[in-house]
Amino acid sequence: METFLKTISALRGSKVLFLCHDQADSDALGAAFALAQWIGGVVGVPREPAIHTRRLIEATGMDPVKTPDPEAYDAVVVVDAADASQLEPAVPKRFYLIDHHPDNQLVSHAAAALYDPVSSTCQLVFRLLKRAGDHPGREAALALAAGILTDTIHFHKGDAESFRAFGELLEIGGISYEDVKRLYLDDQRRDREVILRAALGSRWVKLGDYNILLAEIRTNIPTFVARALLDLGADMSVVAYEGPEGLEVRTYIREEMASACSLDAVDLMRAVPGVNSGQVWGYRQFAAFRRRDTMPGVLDHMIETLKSRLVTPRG
Ligand SMILES: [Mn+2]
Repeated sequence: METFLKTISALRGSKVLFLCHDQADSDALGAAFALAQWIGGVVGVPREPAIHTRRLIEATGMDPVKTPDPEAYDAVVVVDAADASQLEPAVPKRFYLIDHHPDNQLVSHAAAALYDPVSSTCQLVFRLLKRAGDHPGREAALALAAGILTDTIHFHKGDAESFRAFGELLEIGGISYEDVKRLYLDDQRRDREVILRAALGSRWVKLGDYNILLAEIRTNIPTFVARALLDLGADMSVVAYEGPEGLEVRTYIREEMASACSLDAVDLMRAVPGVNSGQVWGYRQFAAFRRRDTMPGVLDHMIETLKSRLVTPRG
């Protein structure tokens, strides 16, 4: 931590790019923006930020550079990314890293990294700022708080530090919980409709006592929808989005089912025919798969792979 803080602080004065993963969410943008405010530099996204970040971008006045050339900067700090495929077509040759994703494939390639598999990248950035004795301003505090809210799925989950950091950020930034929630309002109305459509149109597969819901959606919010289907009562959800950005698949497996059936969401996703393991990230109960081109029948393949791997639970 101390060494990394020194390394990052030493970048002040040079031309720095804070690079998010593609389809950057509030956690990536929030982290990059707060760092850019602190060290100086620009926020970059490989192609486009995620739609749900529109209000955050407006509220903070951040102006992310799309498809930056990493070679045009003295230094690149990658935030909130777990795999090089998430940085295409702006993959830097040399970079620093701040991230929280379990099973990060970039850490070993980073010149230096602050890596800790906690709830969000924004709380790691806040940790750095606090250690440096620097207080984020209102906009940076709002951005960091938004990142934490997104990555904890509005506190559906979250470690102690994420709750504590969120509270401190409200206080330091002089912002209210409502200020942060307001960044998501439009979004929630639209998302709720996508979630309802997905739930009502989903394919329901029963394997033993377990309920599995599979859905295809046309709005790029597969993680939210997969999570919502789990909250609705599914033991496992698989949601596929296909659009101009490519294919995005997300799966959640409830802890009870993962233990009883010895399932690992990432292993399962990687075992699906046609899936390249480098395009999959996540952890035991959650896996994400992204690729640029379509993959017909991906949900069928997923359920077939699940059936072939399912260990009949005892008792
Ligand atoms: Mn994140």
